[in-house]
Amino acid sequence: MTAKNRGSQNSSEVFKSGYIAIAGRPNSGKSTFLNRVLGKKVAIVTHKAQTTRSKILGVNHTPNCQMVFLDTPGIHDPGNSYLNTAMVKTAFDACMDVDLILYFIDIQGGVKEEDWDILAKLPYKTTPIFLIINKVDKISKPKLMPVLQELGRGRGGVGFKELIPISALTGENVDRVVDMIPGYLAEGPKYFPDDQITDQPETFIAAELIREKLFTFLQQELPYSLAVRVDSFVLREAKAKLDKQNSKTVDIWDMSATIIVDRESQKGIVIGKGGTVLKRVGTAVRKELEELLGIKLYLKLWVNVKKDWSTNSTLLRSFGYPDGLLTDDEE
Ligand SMILES: Nc1nc2c(ncn2[C@@H]2O[C@H](COP(=O)(O)OP(=O)(O)OP(=O)(O)O)[C@@H](O)[C@H]2O)c(=O)[nH]1
Ligand SMILES: [Mg+2]
Repeated sequence: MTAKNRGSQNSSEVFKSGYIAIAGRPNSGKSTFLNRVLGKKVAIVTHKAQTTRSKILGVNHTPNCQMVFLDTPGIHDPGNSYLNTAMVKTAFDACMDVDLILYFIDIQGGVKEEDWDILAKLPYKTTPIFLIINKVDKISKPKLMPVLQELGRGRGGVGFKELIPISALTGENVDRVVDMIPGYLAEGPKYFPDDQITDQPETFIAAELIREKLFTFLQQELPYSLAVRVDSFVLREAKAKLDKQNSKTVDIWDMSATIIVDRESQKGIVIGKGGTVLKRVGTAVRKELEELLGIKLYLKLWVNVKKDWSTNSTLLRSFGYPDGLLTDDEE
């Protein structure tokens, strides 16, 4: 994938680089922000909370700086769910070893006690934090001022290097965030080649897109306990002509993926009446992947029931999810 440069150059001549964690409660717009900065979709976005389940890396290249963003799962009370506990651990772990943290809040909900609790667990003494106040398109500007003043004071020793109101959705002020980041990074190497914007394999992006479309099309009916695994992705024909009129040639690929649910009753929901849901998901994912990868794709989707997949370490790993909390004894 080709990178789209955003942000201005540093005033200094040195090349800077660093890792930047994007953290916050679920649904605050973290993944929307990352996609906007990169100008490409590397992280899926839905209206539901807890969409991102693993650490997603996205690289923004500017002439004098390489910013390696880590989008993280929303931090929430995981209860006794293995998957959720692992997701929250992934988010905190990602913040521990970065050069800068962007902490996201959704201005509609305001800053909650939960946010301060989370912030207190972040390495605020050693790592600069920007407070990103997102979704400002949803509130009037006069309402924003008192919130900014209050937050500017910080709390319990937690303070913010910058407070930036943005709309990740409309793009308002997103460039300002990107422009300010190099000021907090040190001179450093290019960690990734100029044309690389993520380290996620295409099969992972495909599995995530399938999950995103299921979220979108199933709405309230969506089984939360749902995972997707791409079983095969193979080249059928290289540089094939798509039709007689068109001289353009593309590679044709076959992909087979399985959607895993944990109850028999959910299988029918995912397939839909007469296969309608699965068909819509397949078409939407195929179109998006064809555009993203510049290929022609034949996509086959299957649905499988695997009881308690989200507590099974081997299965979690096979879906690319964090399983750091599970020992091999529990498999
Ligand atoms: N109005 C508005 N909606 C936004 C904005 N940013 C994100 N959203 C919406 O908020 C919802 C959640 O966005 P995501 O980017 O998935 O949020 P997230 O923080 O990555 O969520 P998790 O992965 O669940 O932690 C989606 O419906 C987005 O379209 C914004 O600036 N304004
Ligand atoms: Mg997300």
